[in-house]
Amino acid sequence: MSSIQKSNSLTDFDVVVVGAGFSGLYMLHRLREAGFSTRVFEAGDNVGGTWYWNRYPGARCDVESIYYNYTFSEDMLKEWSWSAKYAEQPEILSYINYVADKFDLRRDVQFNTRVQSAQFDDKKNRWDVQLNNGEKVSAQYFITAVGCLSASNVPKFKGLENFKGEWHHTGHWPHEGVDFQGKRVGIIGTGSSGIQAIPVIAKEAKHLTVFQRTPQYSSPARNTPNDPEYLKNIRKNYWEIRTKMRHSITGIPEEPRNISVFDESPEERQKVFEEAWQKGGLLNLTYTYNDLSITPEANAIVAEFIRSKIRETVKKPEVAEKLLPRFFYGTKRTIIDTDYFETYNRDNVLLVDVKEAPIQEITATGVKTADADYELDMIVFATGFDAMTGPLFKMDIRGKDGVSLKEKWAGGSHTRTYLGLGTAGFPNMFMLTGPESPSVLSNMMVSIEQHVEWVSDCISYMRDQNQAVIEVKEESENTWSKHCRDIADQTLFTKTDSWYMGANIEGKARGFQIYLGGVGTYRKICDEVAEKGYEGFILKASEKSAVN
Ligand code: NA7
Repeated sequence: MSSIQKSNSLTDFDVVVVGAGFSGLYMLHRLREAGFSTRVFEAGDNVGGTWYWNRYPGARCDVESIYYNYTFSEDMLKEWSWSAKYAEQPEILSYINYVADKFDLRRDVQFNTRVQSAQFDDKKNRWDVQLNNGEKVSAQYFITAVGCLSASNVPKFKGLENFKGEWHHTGHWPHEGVDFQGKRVGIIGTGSSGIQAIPVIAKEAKHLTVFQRTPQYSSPARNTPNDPEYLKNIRKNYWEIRTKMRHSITGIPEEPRNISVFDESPEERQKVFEEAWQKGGLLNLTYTYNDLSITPEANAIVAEFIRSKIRETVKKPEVAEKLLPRFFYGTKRTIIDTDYFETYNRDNVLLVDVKEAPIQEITATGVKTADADYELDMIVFATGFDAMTGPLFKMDIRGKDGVSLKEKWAGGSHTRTYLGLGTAGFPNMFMLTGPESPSVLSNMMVSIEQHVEWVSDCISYMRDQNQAVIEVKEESENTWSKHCRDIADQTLFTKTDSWYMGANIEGKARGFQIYLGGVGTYRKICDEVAEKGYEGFILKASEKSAVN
């Protein structure tokens, strides 16, 4: 029996949405409320997106749970209580399921179904969408809600097919869980996923070998259970908090202190950094001074502070030395952890520097590096994702004249969008939290709600004005893309190899693809575009209304 679900008989929709994570589900809800027939296609067998796939041990959100939820329904804010400051993956997945139930969303989601291709038909002004169950559907609008980190990357290590033990990627973790007891486990990768998983696996496994290519900055999350009084207070002030989030820089209602690191004495800085370290949290260190992400000399000061903490925590100096990061702090994804560096003090944990002695191959019995063989029963790949463009390129998306998105963007090196929402030559297509929007450098929930609301308002406007086609003007995307790059070039982000730059994928061209101007500014720009009748887009009436 095929696991691919057959749809009901409807094949023509107003809107097709790809993905049933946070963005796809809210998109469905908004469009349905506005009276559009909408069908969501989802590869998984249930809702959740990122939180459906990333079930690895220790997976949790690093944005505080009270800020990492929908804000469009007051009922939900009252009904749902987060148990801890940083929610774990199972709790977030329960939340998404609760939302899907509450709004009866599943009836318009077709699970176990991938969109293979989508082609714009410029005679009919509709998208033809091909599914992996052989079916075809058609829609006036095509919306990608595929996330930025859904195309997992297992590097092409020689010999992986020979490995006799189990192996798993953190982003495709088995639903039934993985038993580490009594096993010699190897983990490759020390990004956010690796750093969350390592302390948990180390406690369970017989032995853990960490294969580290780039040491990372990480600071303590200091996770705690949420006090009911605290939650009561948050609920009381939620509308004010929500406004702050929506007009902030990152979607978290905090701002950097408006002071340069050079305006305070070394003793004062030490005190400020120490307080941030003790408090914990994703942006606490970054927000101590306003020039840490911009000026190399300022960044060097906070970087050295974190290195001193690593030296203090890790007992063996030769291990601590290997764990010291040297790139600009904050230019790879900022990481917060629970007992990450402490884990290297355990007797059953070994750190292997694979920059010094690279992995040469995976053998039947483990990992072979340039200077040793490591015997393993299991390998965990915490090796990240083909980010931003990867999830879009997994589908063959073709706009006018059959031009593919992959060709247009030259495999990712020439990303061009207007507001990150659309791209010229691809009419009636919208991307949610895609390249050149604030996306992964913001609180995703704030960015998702803003994109979904903007897109559903736009589609309603099109209907109300009898417009059939909306397409980005080429000059609008050229200006926007340049604007994104210009902002990024004023920061240190572009000075480091990271997945933000596409540098983690072999052969992928480098380019910074995120809008760094802040979610508040971005919202204002998008709102102004809408207020001016979707300035920067070309709108065309349907032929029927055009002759009237
Ligand atoms: P990341 O942040 O991309 O981390 C991947 C890690 O895997 C990182 O340490 C990489 O080292 C390492 N890696 C990748 N390829 C290799 C090879 N070939 N050999 C050795 N090591 C390798 O992915 P995560 O899943 O941790 O996090 C992704 C995002 O999810 C995160 O930023 C949050 O936004 C949520 P490198 O640094 O490239 O040298």
